[in-house]
Amino acid sequence: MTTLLILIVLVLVAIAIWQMTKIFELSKLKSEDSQVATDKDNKYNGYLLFAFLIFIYGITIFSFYKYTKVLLPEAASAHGADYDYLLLVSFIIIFFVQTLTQALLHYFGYKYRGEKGKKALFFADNDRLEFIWTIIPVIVLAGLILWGLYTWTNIMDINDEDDPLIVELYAQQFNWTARYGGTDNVLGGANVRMIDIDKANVLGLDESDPNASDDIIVKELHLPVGRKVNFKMRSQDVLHSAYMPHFRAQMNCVPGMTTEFSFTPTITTAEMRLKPDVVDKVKRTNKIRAERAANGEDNSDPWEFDYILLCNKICGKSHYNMQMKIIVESEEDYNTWIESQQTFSQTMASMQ
Ligand SMILES: [Cu+2]
Repeated sequence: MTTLLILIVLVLVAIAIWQMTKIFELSKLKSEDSQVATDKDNKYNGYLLFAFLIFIYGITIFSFYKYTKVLLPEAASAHGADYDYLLLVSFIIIFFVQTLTQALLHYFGYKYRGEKGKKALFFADNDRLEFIWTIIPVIVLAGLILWGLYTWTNIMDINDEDDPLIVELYAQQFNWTARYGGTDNVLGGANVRMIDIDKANVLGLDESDPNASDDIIVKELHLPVGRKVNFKMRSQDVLHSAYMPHFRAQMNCVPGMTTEFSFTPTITTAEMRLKPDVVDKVKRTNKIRAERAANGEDNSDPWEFDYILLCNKICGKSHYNMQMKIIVESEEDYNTWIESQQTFSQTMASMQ
């Protein structure tokens, strides 16, 4: 409310100043022809260009200082490092070109400002200049695109080599469910038409399919570190998108079809919690939460870092909260956990 009032006051003050300048100008109209910029005006505008240049450089430095810490920590998947490197190189190139061209743009704007008696040099075309400013972007962009395509093809190469763990991610408004293939690592057939809520067959598994009986349906995703995981995504209702930012992974979930993504987790949850930037982020978040707790507000429990699966397609009113915890652990811990889970046939039997 206070912010709104301050904004209104600022706008009113601005309007008042504008009106006063207008009155001032009108009263001076007779003394000089104010429509044509003088050398003094042009010089003044030239200096303003430098002020603006300092402003954009300043805001760049400020953003680096203030917001670098909110970036994601080190990638926790095997392909993540390639992805991050490609992004970093692209940003460095953009940053370098942007910094240089802005300086040149503003400097030449100042240097060739209007002055009495000064005439611009005019030439219709210059083949060498045009060649240079065409060929450099062509080489750089072609390089980036080829490298990007190569990286993309590598990331999107989903195959069954190296005995991947098969996991289904099932999206619905507004939650996630994961399904493991069980001891045979093969997912049983499923279709939304076979969903039977009364029998707790919430994912529509084919009860007559022998591969389905040992499937394990869970609400928390556990992954063994160092083993490739092939995800098969399904959606029950609308478009969702399985987004696992720490693993640099995202794939749309489309009703009526199965989409895929594959990655190998490389850092366990416990190891990630010890990374300095994660420790720092937890500390910062918990400071805010402690303040909330002191004020008696909700969302004030101390937070601990966990990998997370989010929905990254606006799919309805609770989209923002559509998430599932991911735990990356050692193979032994994973095996202990998966053995303690009920299979689909056990769940079905317990419902009868
Ligand atoms: Cu969603």
